[in-house]
Amino acid sequence: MIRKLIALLALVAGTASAADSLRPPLLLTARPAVQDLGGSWTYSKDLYRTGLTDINGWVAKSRMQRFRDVDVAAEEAKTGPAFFEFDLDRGPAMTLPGAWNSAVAELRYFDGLIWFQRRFDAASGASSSPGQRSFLRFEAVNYRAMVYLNGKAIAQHEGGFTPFVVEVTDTLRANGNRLVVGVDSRHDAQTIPGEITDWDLYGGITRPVKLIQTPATFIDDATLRLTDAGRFVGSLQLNGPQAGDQPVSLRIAGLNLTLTARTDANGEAHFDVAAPASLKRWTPDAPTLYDVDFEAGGDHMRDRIGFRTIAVRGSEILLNGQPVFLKGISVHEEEIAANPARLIDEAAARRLLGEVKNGLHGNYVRLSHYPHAETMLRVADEIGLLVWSEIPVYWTVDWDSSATLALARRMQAETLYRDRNRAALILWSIGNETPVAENRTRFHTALAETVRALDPSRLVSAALLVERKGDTLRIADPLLKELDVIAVNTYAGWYGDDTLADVARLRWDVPADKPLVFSEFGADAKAGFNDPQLRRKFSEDYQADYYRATLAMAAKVPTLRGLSPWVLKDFRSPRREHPVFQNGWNRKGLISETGQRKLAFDLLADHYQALPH
Ligand code: GCB
Repeated sequence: MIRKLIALLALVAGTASAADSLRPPLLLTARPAVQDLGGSWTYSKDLYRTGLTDINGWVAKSRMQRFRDVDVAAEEAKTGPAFFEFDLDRGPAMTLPGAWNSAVAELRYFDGLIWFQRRFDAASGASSSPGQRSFLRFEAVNYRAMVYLNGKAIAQHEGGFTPFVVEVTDTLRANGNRLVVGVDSRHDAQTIPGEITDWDLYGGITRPVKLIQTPATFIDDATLRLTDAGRFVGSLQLNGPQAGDQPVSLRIAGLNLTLTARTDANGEAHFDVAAPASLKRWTPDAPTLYDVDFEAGGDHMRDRIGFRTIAVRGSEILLNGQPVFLKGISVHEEEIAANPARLIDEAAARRLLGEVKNGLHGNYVRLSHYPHAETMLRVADEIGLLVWSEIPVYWTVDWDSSATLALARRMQAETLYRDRNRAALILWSIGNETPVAENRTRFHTALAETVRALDPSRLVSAALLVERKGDTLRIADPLLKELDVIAVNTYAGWYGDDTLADVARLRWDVPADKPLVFSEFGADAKAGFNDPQLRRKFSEDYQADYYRATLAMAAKVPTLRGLSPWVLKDFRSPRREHPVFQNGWNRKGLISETGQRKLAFDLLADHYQALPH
């Protein structure tokens, strides 16, 4: 008993301190860039990693160190013993952001280290105005980034889907900056995700790189949300020499509201007031957003924020106190295109999410299996789609490694701090189809505790595996008690021996007092393969029949509160190599990679339209 108590106290204390230390040191989430460093970058492949280490583990030869601030052509014009085995100034070029696998044919299946370089003059005033500070913000580099500015190592980051920021005030030059990023796409047993997934490699600098400038003392981040008790609660973090004991104001012009506060010695200020009666709550049908202006220490920051509450009561999910059914679909971060590069700009996000909102009449999207581009969340906020967000603790990671757990926690925190002002975001998922075992459950439990400590205002879920006993499906998973919403992936009628007639007989033995969502179900279909008589697998007809059967089965589950079938669009996956139907694509999309709708698309759209709002 006492041992248990001590263990519990240690866990709670560990979680609280972990939560405090998990705030990324710099956020700058809502700051506009003074300079977008997208565009043409040169690159150099480094299959044997000679830019990092030499043979026998010796220090890399200087003639191989791609990150050096050296004008190779000028050096080569001199006589002497020195020579080089790289020159990023004269290397081949690639337009970034975007995955290298789609940019250059010879890099289609490259998985390893590539060095990228961007030369640039800093935007006017960048390094010249005294008191100005400069930062580089990388929205995502898959999977590891080693960043050098003008020959100096300035940052390292692990994790392919979350942002990181580095201050470059003292390293940035007015002209002729040399920014070099070593990008290593290799995954292993300790990475998240691990080595095998069901999506493409997509290595590279896949999201924007931005130069941001601020005054010496600046607002790093600010947040505001609506509580269940109808209050506006938030905070602001001022950073810099004058961060302590400063007046702070928050203004929402659309509500005629101004709040004031003062920063403490650490530069942090808090808000907590009754929300005005005139507040229009954010819903998918009326996604009202307000401009929120924060001012402190002579700096200003604006974010566009919606206000709503989310909770569970018994088996109901309550949005603003009203039961809601999640009419959704799962989406990978891959644009609609014949040769996608995981390049989600605002237009690509609108096209994907427009299919969900207007095409399928959905109110919800599962952004699987990793944090998506920031613009996806902002578009969801604007057009009115509830969002499930997850970190890529997918299938199996190293459950026994404390470093892997620390990495998962950091990924969760980086996502959470990035997106916490998005009203659309209601659910944090801490994993997908991880096989039940004691060490795995311990890992997930720790993650669930971290999420709750960092963000008690949203719901926690995970996509679980199901167990089959005859015609009954059960979730025998001790993780259930950690979750607000139970989510399951179910593929009866596609994988396994069930016919579609068998699917109709399936019954669910699930807790009566928790909401259940089908986080996945789906079947492959090659767009244009119609087979109206035989209705074989891989035909559009089979996929449509599969949806009919699964939706009929789902309608009989009393606690079912949402659907996110697998998946909106056919997506690239090296696991899928049937030469007629797949060719490297997972074909469970309701639209093809170029946007052609399959029969099941209309079927699901009709189903959602017929459901009550
Ligand atoms: C799953 C996975 C998803 C796969 C899908 C499939 O259960 O969660 O990542 O792509 O099945 O198509 O098999």
